[in-house]
Parts: sequence; structure tokens; C-alpha cells
Amino acid sequence: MKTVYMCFSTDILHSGHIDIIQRAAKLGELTLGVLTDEAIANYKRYPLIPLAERIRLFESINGVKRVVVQKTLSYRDILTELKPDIVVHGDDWKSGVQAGVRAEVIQQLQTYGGELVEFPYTHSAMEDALSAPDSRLNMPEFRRGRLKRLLQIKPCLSVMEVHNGLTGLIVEKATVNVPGGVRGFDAMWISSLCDSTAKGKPDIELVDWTSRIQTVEEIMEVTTKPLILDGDTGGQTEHFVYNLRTLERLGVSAVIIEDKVGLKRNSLLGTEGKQTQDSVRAFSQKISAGKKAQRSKDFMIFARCESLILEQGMDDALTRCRAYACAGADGVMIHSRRSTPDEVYEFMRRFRETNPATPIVVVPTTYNAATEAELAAHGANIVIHANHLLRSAFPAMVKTAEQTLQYGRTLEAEERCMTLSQILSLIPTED
Ligand code: SPV
Ligand code: MG
Repeated sequence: MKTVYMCFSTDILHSGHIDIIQRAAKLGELTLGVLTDEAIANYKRYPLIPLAERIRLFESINGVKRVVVQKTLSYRDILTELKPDIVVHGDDWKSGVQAGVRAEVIQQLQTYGGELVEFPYTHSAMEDALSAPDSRLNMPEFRRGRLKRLLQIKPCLSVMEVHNGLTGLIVEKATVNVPGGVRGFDAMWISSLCDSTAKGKPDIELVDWTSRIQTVEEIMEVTTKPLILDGDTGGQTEHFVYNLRTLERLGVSAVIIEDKVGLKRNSLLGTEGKQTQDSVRAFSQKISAGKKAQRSKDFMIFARCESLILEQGMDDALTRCRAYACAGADGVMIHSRRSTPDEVYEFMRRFRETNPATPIVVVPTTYNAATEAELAAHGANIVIHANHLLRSAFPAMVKTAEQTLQYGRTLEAEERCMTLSQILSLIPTED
């Protein structure tokens, strides 16, 4: 009897799945692979049903001989281990993000004479509905907790800056093929620098919470990934406790507030602009008040420490972050404006001696040679690329404006522009 293998990432079983499983079982002894939560979250969305339950679900289906765990979207390791005679898949993976995975499977099967059998894919309206930005799953109560759950299943999350609906869509949809599968961003960062800059305003808390919240809503309406809001200083504690409940109600997953008082300037100015750090005591109280005020279990408040930015030394950064964690912060963000990650690595090594599990957020804007993998290996749990969509768009727009002036027409700028059909089809109307 031949051995047959197929892998599932779905958590919504419909008749199409049962049908393909039964057709696969007729080909031989069927082993079903179930993708890990992490592998699914990497390329699709956070699974609604956790791995252990999905395993039980598949085990109960007639014709399934056994269920195994597949750790990556790539079949490489599992095929090396099982060497099945036949791999079965729906034919939908011929195009789209899984096309590379399919090519790799075909290549590997050829090395030992295995065969790929593809059955017509049955479209699941339910799956589409769940992934849509306006689905019930993207209502605040479902969306809010996803960052916390991602932190539990992935060692390090990749987060990109967004500042409006369009950049939200870019971060929502961007994927690349990498060895082992497909990679996408885990969450979005609404940077105060980019939100302010996009409005032509300086990053000094001039753009008020009402406006910041409008940006949040604009992004939420068209995306599904978790949102982390740059909450600047959080303002006065008496205001912070109200504002964070608004964020919770909207479905924001986390707010990061920084330990500064008075006129806030952007951290990357360092000591050039006069900036004052809050006292450990007052800032810890703000964190505690926030934690006490929040109504849901899954909303997170991260404490951002500016000691390294303001050249107050490593010991000060460590003392403060330990105090903030004791005050109830769900994690700490350590910011640095050095061109190498050395001080951030030292911080993480020493902080981990007392806080092995407290999530650490890093923002490698100035030490951008460090990869996410390197930062994760040194202890980072969230890496935020804080301003790069806006910074990359700006020079292109300036160039287009200048060329139009120079030539009195837009022909010369056209080569940098998306085509008209691209812009018209980018955001289709719903019929
Ligand atoms: C932001 O993106 O607004 C930040 C990070 O707060 S930084 O600009 O580096 O201060
Ligand atoms: Mg900011």
C-alpha cells in the first residue's frame, strides 16, 4: 500500500476539505500534517483553534491513519522524515504565496520518485469572510488579544510603521518567500513621528489624541493585524487612564509610553533637544494606574525607557526597566540611537538576569545593520521598524514634484509611478 501525505493549515473544516481527505485516503495510507500556530500566523492569520485542538479534529476524520505536526510552511523536513509515495494538495497553490513551496515539494519528490497529486481546490467563502477586514473576527474583542497570543507562540515579532489606511494595506499584504515558507509582518506600529510628519506637524505631542485615534480608526477599518500605538508620554496620568480605555474599545493591542515629561521631542534628537526624563516613581505610578484602569485582560502597556537616549547610563536603564516591570508593565522598550546594537545587547543580557520572560521591544532605526534574527538571538521579542514607509515615500514624492516643475509635464516622472490600472485595481469597490 502506498503512503500518502497532505498538510492542512486550516482551522475551518468544510465539505471541500472532507472531500479531498477522502480522495487522498483512496490513494493509500494517509498521514495528515497539521501546521503549527506559528507557521500559520507567519503567512496567513492567527489560527482560531489552537494546534492541539486542530490535531484532535483531524484525527477524528475517517480515512486519516495518523496526524503529525508540520513545523514550517515548507515541506522539506517532513518529506525528508516521512518520504511519502504521494503528496496531495488542492491545486490552489499553483499561484500565490505558496507557489514557491509547491516548487520545492515537486523538486524533493523527484529526488526519490515520489508523486504530487493535485485535486481541484474548493473555495471557502467562510475562510475569505474571516480574513476580511470587516469580518466579525476583526471586531475589537477578537483583534485586541492577538498581539499577546503572538508573543506566546513566536520568539520575536516583526513590526512595521503605518500612518494611514494605505500604509496599513501595504503592511497587511506584504509577503516574501523565504527558506522554510513565507514571511509577513506580525503587527503594525503607529509611530508618533510618522503620524505627525504625515500631517506636516512636529513630533512634540502637538497632534492630539483625538487626531491620533482617528488615524487608528482609519487603519483599523482596512486591516486585520494587531496595532501597537506609540502613545508618546501618555500625557497626564489622569488623561492616560481614559485614553487607554478608548484604545481598548477600538481593538488596539498595545500602547507604548515613554518616561519623559514636559515638551516631548523625538528620541533620535538625543540630547540636542532639551528633554526631561520622568522620575522612576511617577512613571511607575502612571503604568500602574493604566494597568488598573484597563478593562480587558489582553490589552498591553509597554514602558519605554529613554535612559540610553538621554545618556543616563546602563545602570539607570536597568533600574528603571526593572521598576517599570514591577509596576505592572507588560513589557519594556529600550531605545538607543547608537549606530551599533552593542548597548542594546548589553541591556538585554543584563535585564534578562532578573526578568527572563518580560517582553523586550527594540527599535533599530540607527543600528539598522542588525537583523531581526540577531536581535532576537540577543533577547528581543518585538522589533519595530519605526518610520521606513514614510521615509521611503518622501524622496520619491519630492523627486516627482521637482521633475514636473523642471519639464512642465509628468512624462519623466512616470517611470517611478504605479500604473493607472494598478492604482485603479489596488482598492476594488465592493459589489
Ligand atoms: C516613533 O516612531 O515615533 C518613535 C520612535 O517614537 S523614534 O522616532 O525613534 O523616537
Ligand atoms: Mg514617537
